[in-house]
Amino acid sequence: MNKFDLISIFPEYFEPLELSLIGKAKKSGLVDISVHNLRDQADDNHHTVDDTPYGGGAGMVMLPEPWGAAIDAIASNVDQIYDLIVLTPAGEKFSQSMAEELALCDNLIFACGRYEGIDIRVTDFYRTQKNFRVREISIGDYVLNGGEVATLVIMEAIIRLIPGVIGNPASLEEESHSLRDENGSLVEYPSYTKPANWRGLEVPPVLLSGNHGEIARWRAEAASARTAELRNRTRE
Ligand code: 6GU
Repeated sequence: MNKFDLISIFPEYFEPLELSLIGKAKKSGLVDISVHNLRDQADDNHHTVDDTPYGGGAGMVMLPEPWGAAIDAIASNVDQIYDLIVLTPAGEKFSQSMAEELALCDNLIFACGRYEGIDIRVTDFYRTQKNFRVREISIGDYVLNGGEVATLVIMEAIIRLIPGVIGNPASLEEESHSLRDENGSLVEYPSYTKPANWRGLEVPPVLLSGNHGEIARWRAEAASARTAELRNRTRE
């Protein structure tokens, strides 16, 4: 079973994991999710988890000691491989192919930093541990206040790929970003449902024709036009 251990100073951020498909996957035992409060590992009365940066500068840096203690407490089985995901805007950009890889991992630990990040020696140290794989991941080129929301995004992308979580696995096969060409991932064709005319906007007649060959051709063309348009708009 896929195990997720989340470390944060704001465990309440993860309450939405009780909802919808992820909540169901949790209740039916398809995934095991544990949330850990980093402050429980702070060794002073004030439960301090940060301090000023060496070398000066703005903001605070998270102390390595509580992080090391929290990760060691989770990764207590020396026979297991642990994938430590460190959420940071300086990380590798998250993608569907990364979600597919992570869905195969047995023990995922998400380290949700805040402030100016976690003392880099935490990632440096776990990279030297033979039962750890460490990845620094970002969800996009913008800055969040911490890794918690990024963790929710990544977990949702992973958990829906776990066999049994989605009722009809065929719905995973053709969806946006699961297919690629030489220029990157493809997006899906647009969808329509009832009514056939809504506010004067008609459903393309081919979709009402019952001709499955024609429909497949129309959808392939619509998907490729939509992908080309998206790539034009997002070209840097
Ligand atoms: Cl993973 N963390 C933070 N703090 N900001 C981000 C991010 C992560 N990904 C994009 N921006």
